[in-house]
Amino acid sequence: MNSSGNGAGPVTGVTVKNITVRDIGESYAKIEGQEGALITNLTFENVYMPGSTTPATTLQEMNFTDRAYYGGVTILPVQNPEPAPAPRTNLARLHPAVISSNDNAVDSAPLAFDGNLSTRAGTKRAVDPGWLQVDLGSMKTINEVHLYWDTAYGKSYQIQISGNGTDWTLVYTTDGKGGLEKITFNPVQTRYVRMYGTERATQYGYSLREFEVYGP
Ligand SMILES: [Ca+2]
Repeated sequence: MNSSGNGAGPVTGVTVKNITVRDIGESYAKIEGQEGALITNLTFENVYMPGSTTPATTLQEMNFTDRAYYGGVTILPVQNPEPAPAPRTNLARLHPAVISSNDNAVDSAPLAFDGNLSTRAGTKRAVDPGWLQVDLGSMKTINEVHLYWDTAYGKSYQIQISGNGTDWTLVYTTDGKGGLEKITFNPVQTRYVRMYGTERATQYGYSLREFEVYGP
């Protein structure tokens, strides 16, 4: 209500969030309800005053010099919010790949490195072991591999690395569950990365929709 007795009743549940005050202006701000018409449950979150690099923590700091008939003020400074992590680069994407065998005459190896989940590489059915390797082009530090399995996944397989494409070192061995498997290990230097399947989950081969490689 205003001083003439007109207007709506209590004001409640107001949130002011994520604003930067550019100019103090000519008049100070006020929070002023009236007797019987309080302003309540006010929330100020992440309000930056002119020239400040941190959010305001008090009403005084926000230049609310005139305050009357109010209650329930919450001030939530969200200081230094976490920056979004930079997107990581799939070091294997569009790189040369070799597969141990194919289930038909077409070389399917590149299809696990084309960035497209609707295409897949697959080894010859009913054959163990089956493997798929990629050449990163030069020595890179890696610590994570993402395998997007097709229905024909590896029940047991290894992740192997090699600097020359001939001599392989085991960095991870696991019982596969299919679907998307995110495999992490201590950072290693390598040029070639291989999924080496030792036991198939189905009567088919080892089939990957995408095979991604990441560094730390
Ligand atoms: Ca693909």
